[in-house]
Amino acid sequence: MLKITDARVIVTCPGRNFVTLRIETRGGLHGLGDATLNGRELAVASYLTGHIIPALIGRDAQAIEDIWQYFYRGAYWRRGPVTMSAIAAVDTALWDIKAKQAGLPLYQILGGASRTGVMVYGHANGSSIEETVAEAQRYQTMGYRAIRLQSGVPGLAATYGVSRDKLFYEPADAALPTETIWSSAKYLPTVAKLFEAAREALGWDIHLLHDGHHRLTPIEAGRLGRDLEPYRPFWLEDATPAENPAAFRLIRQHTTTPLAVGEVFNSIWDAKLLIEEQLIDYIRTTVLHAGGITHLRRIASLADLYGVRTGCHGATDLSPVCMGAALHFDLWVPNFGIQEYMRHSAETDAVFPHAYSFNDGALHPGEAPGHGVDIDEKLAAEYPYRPASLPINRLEDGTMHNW
Ligand code: EZ4
Ligand code: CO
Repeated sequence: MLKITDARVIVTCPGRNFVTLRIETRGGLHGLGDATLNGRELAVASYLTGHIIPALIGRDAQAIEDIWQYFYRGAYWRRGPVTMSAIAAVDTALWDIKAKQAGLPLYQILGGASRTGVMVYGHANGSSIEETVAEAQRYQTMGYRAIRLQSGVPGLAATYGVSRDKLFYEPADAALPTETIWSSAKYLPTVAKLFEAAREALGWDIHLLHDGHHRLTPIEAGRLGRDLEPYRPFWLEDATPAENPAAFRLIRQHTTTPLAVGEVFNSIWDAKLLIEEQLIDYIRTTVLHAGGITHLRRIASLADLYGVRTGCHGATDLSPVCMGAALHFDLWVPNFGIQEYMRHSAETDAVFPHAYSFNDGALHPGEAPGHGVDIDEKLAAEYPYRPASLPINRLEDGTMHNW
């Protein structure tokens, strides 16, 4: 028995908001879990302080599975991003503690390394095709073996994935949602042109990815997938809204472009039909939003049966704590595909000292005991919470659309 003596929530904003759960145990070992839900940070913080922490204190930190079941099965109101992010934070912190207790990096506890490093993809974006391709060339020079391409759309003032600040794309840019205008008709013809230009400039020895960010109808997504086939994309991500898995049957009928979805999923039930019918190629659920290592492992095991590989979400709104845990998971998981990696700002990296490092297009979680990510609480306290929301999208006639 390793008794949990205390747990608390740390909210900090070193450029953007992060919520971190810190669990203390008798004897002094502590563990950290990321609980950040972009634009809804305080909802998870409140779920943790109001409902989870009081029931957590006094339990055995070693009983990870039982504690997971206690907070999932034991709650009448199950699933949802707020609940599952809170459970994930507990689970991640407990795996951190277990690995520290063993004196081993977390990947060793999960089953050891299945590969030498974790292939990551970076984000190249620009307001035009030329700018995006130039940015992608910069990533290629930095050693990236996989790059996501997003470019501005002629006739649209702003679009998903294209930042004002090249290094650190942060869509949650204002206290209340920024309103943007969307047109699938304007967007659709631009993507194949972007990929054509990118293949010409970057060659074929590099993986290219694209994120549709849940905006298309199934038949539009099928057409986009088909248009991209000559350029052999690694994947087309989030082509249609993720609530309706059956939509992917229609997309699948029309294209061999590999499909990825799941960054907004929070449980295995969201992914079950997609995996069992082999409607996707990559499942993008994360440690953080899908119930921690314990639940992500279950999703990955189901996916493995059907030839679906992992491609964990790794945007900057997931803290270095989530990234660290994800990298241990990625190094172990047999059906690994790729890991998203948007670099955090220098301020964020300073608040969260970490053992992971980038080399030759891959991240390695490092050999520190646990997940290898800590928090400098004194520094964190210098960055108080600032309200920030994700944008919303309207069609040109004012109709609300998916952002
Ligand atoms: O918009 O993480 O693939 N990455 C993404 C992200 C998401 C944000 C939402 O919080 O789609 O940029
Ligand atoms: Co995405």
